[in-house]
Amino acid sequence: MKLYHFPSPNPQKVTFALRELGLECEIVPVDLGKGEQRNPEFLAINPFGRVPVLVDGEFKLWDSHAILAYLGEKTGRLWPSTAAGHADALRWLFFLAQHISPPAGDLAFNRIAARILGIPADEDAIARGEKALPGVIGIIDGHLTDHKWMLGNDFSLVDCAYTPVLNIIEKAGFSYQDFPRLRTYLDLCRARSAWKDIPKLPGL
Ligand SMILES: N[C@@H](CCC(=O)N[C@@H](CS)C(=O)NCC(=O)O)C(=O)O
Repeated sequence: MKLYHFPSPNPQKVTFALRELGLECEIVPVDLGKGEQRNPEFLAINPFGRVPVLVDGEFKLWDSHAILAYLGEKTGRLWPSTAAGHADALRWLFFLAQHISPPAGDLAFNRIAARILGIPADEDAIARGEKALPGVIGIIDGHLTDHKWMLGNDFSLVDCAYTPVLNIIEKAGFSYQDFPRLRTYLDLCRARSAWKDIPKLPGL
């Protein structure tokens, strides 16, 4: 397998999962800082021009959550085996993609990426992110009242999806002070050796 990669949150979901699953994968760097995601060769693999992209033989797959589902189905590990379990995993992945990632992106892009790229931060986007996050983070905090991991007693690929996003939200200055269960959960996720091993940007 090959993974088109930059050490930012969406590709980190996949590198974290690959480490947890103990799968070998060639890493193909795509430097977002240099705009390599817009090179014609890369757009031929992913017309959306974003990482991660997984290539497994003839199969090319972009979108981090689709890749996690593929790895779960392919290996039968860290992934539910029942219809209800699949639906539960998809529910939390859709919730992350649709409701947590957009405000997380508003904060991360304007508080972290803008500084690295040397472009002005969009203060309206920061305010929008800060306003939207408490509601959705509160839902995860409530869910964790009686779940050790997102799907229950066992660590899963859904936790591989949540960790980089919750991590970048915190690095972008959002406080988890009012969300103690989420803070404990995030610490547990970040204490895993697979998370410690994956590529990260300095300080993130
Ligand atoms: N829904 C996609 C989003 C992928 C995405 O936004 N990736 C970012 C890096 S974390 C990217 O490639 N950004 C490049 C750009 O926007 O030009 C996924 O989950 O894979």
